[in-house]
Amino acid sequence: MTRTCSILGAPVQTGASQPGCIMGPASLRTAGLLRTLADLGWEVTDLGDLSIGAQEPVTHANPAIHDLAETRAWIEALSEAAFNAAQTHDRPIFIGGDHALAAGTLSGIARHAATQARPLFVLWLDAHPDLHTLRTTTSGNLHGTPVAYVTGQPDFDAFPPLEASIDPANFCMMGIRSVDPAERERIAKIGMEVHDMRALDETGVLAPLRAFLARVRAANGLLHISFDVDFLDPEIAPAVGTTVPGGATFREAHLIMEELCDSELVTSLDLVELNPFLDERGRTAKLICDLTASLFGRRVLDRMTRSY
Ligand code: B3U
Ligand code: MN
Ligand code: MN
Repeated sequence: MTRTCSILGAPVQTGASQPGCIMGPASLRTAGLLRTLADLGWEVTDLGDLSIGAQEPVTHANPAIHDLAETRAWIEALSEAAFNAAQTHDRPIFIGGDHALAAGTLSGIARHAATQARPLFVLWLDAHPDLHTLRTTTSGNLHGTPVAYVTGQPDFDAFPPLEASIDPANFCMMGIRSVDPAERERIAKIGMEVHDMRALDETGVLAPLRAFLARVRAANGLLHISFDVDFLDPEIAPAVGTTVPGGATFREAHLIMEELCDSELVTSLDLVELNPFLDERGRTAKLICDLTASLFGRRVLDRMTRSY
């Protein structure tokens, strides 16, 4: 049986501090993302790139916040588009664009999950927890807010009303190594499962990943992967505006993707924060394509049995 996936480009860059993510979808397409998936046997529908119209500027009580009207419009448009994509394809892939887009994709997917009467789980692969509210962000970069928004935290009156929120207990974060004080407080308050780099150094990536996947399976959940390029170590993935040293290695990242593929639990994916303006001869874009290929079934050798 052919499995279907769709690709939607979201050239959002208003959530980041520097321009460049607008070129993310074009770079991933140029690196061959669609062909790679088709070669793995997926029937790929290209939904093109989403766009928003011109917006009237909006101000906010927090003066640090910039580009609020545009980012809000992106979230609204993406929420609707993600809902529709999830209703019609086995696996929608959203290619960014900065991480503010996850406020839209996750709210749309959460609404889709509600129509299926299934809980939505999220694996958040990122150097950052993106847990600021509109009140606590000090950078004003709204790509630092999507997790707080979709889990229904307060102070998001200026974002679109959230139709379906996601239980913070259904999140698993990995790769975290840059946390602001307000985010630290929120993690403790809402009890989010966060595996920072120290924890991954101690346990490796497989043990916590398998424990999380077992939870998803037991709950018959949908599973969304939100992959921020800065999850990876900047030595292998330089094309990102907010590099933080000490990220996931090439081998850790592929292992996570292969394990996710074997689990057959993944139902949607964000690929975010690729800034091709900062790339070196397309190497980060190519790496993201190869990691996506591992998630969608590329393997070195077939396995008869699991090795554990
Ligand atoms: N927490 C910081 C840094 C940051 C968050 N997400 C990214 N950077 N990519 C902030 O600006 O909110
Ligand atoms: Mn992020
Ligand atoms: Mn990040």
